[in-house]
Amino acid sequence: MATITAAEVFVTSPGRNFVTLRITTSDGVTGLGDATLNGRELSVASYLRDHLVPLLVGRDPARIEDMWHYLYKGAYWRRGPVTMTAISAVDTALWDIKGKVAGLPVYELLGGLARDGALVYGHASGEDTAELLDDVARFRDLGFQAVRAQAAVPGSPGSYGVRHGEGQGYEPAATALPDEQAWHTEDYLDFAPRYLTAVRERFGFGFHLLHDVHHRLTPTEAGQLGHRLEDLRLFWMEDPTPAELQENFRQVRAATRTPIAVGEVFNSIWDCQQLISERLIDYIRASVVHAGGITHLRRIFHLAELHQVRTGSHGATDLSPVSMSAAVHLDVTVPNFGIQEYMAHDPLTHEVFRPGYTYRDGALFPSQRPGLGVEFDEEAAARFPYDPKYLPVSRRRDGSVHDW
Ligand code: GCO
Ligand code: MG
Repeated sequence: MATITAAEVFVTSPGRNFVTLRITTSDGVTGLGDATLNGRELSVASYLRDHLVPLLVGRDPARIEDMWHYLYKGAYWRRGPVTMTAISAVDTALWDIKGKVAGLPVYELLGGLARDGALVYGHASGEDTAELLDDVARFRDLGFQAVRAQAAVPGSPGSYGVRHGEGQGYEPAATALPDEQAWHTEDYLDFAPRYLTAVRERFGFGFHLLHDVHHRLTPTEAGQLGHRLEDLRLFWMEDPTPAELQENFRQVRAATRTPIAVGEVFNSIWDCQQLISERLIDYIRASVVHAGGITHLRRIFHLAELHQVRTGSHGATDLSPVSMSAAVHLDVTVPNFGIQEYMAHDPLTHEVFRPGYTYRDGALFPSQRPGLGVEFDEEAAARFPYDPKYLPVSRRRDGSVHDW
């Protein structure tokens, strides 16, 4: 039996911070896992280095399911983004190892291809409607069949989802301490339907249009917005309201026919079992890196399949090419796949990580190499030391903190 002989944690910042776990076995096989938790990176690095690495060494890397329960139940303290991101990294690395040992890409271990590639959506944005329309055109030219549209709300500098500067990706964690940004719900509710309407008027209905509310509305407001957007036939309205209270989605659901997606901040099946089993959502957006790895996310997806809820996993740039590679392997195997978010990393990131997927005609295709097919360049990583960065905080006109 092979055993785990080493587990190393790398924190690197090629354009943005990433935490990576590399597990090595006594047979010399290595596996990679992503452990990035945007703005809280070092807590997961410590959880891994100080608490999980000592438990991994000497164990059998082939027993993935057993390892998951050993780390989850063995902690006694259940769930939470730090614990679950650390478990995700171990789980993902073990699937990578299992694939390499078997000589098979991970999607073959998961049951094989249920589709050739995973439909993706890109992020179009603009400081105003005209800029947004140009950006949507750019994505359509790149072959994207699904585009998310966000524009800056007038009077709210730093609006969520808006890229600043030509050629740069959108990166909200951009400052050494949290940037405080203004949020006015009324302005947003007035403006968003107008720019989304402009997108449909200009480009028609021959592609999927998505929009991210980023948890900023009450259930009443979210229901009103969804209702107003119905004629635009959105693919989904994302994170319409914070989801700590799953039953709040009953009100949103009852108020609108616009499809609803949620889940990027979820870290276990217990965050969404009611949303799924009552069919209060259409798409579950939990991710490999924050929701317990391939093993646990697959469990969530299977529950969703029973209830005709589709998948739509998170894929912002704070998910490293390691977890994005794992996501694509899973996406192509699940029957109830919906769509995969794909923001695309900047070239600096690709100096450190060579991803195990390729983009073509609006879809991502998994690597056919054994395991995840992703490569990590340790020397390149060392050139980009950790760079402390925080996500912004939203404040309302009266100075109180709002959901960012
Ligand atoms: C998305 C997300 C991201 C998050 C980011 C936070 O839908 O892609 O909302 O943009 O804000 O992942 O770290
Ligand atoms: Mg989102």
